[in-house]
Amino acid sequence: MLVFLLFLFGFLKSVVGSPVACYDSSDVSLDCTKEARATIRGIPGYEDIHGEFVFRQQSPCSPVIMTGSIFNLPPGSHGFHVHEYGRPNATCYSGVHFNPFGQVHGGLLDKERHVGDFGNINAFRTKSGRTVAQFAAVDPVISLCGQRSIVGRTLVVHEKRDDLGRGPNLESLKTGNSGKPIGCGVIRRIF
Ligand SMILES: *[C@@H]1O[C@H](CO)[C@@H](O)[C@H](O)[C@H]1NC(C)=O
Ligand SMILES: [Cu+2]
Ligand SMILES: [Zn+2]
Repeated sequence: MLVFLLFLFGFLKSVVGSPVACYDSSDVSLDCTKEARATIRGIPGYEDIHGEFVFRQQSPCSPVIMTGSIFNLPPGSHGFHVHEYGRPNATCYSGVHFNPFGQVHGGLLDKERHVGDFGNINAFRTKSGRTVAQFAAVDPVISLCGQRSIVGRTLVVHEKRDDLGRGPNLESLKTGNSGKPIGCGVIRRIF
């Protein structure tokens, strides 16, 4: 059994690079949950913004399946991340991007990224004049428990497009130049 698990972890590590789900025991802890949710609200001046996200993980070693949508963002791309703290203030400040491995900023699919980096969420205007942004991802980097856990942290949507660490300045490697938060919600476990 142990040999099999070691084999599996080695396989996962080779497939998705590092950091990866469950390559050491610190990834499995007593706080594991299979489902978490976040309700997004806009900051003052952006009160129309609202959204809901669901995060599901079958086991501590599985990727997290996330789906959700945000309404009434300004049309276009908006940086979208998990920030480190779970008590955002009125302007959605909640620390920096969640980065337990001291990596540089990147996009959701980059090998080098903050654990909290989801790239951009893209908002489109519908015929009714509303703006809708939908997001779905299967992410092997975040987790709902252990050292990569996003539970009890804040999901933040920003004013501007995230350049995914490809920008011309140092700020690109920290925040992707995505500007201030305009909405956020705390990621909470379900039961
Ligand atoms: C939230 O915290 C940040 C960082 O400390 C600060 O710059 C900002 O003014 C705060 N916003 C409010 C509404 O307190
Ligand atoms: Cu952010
Ligand atoms: Zn980042």
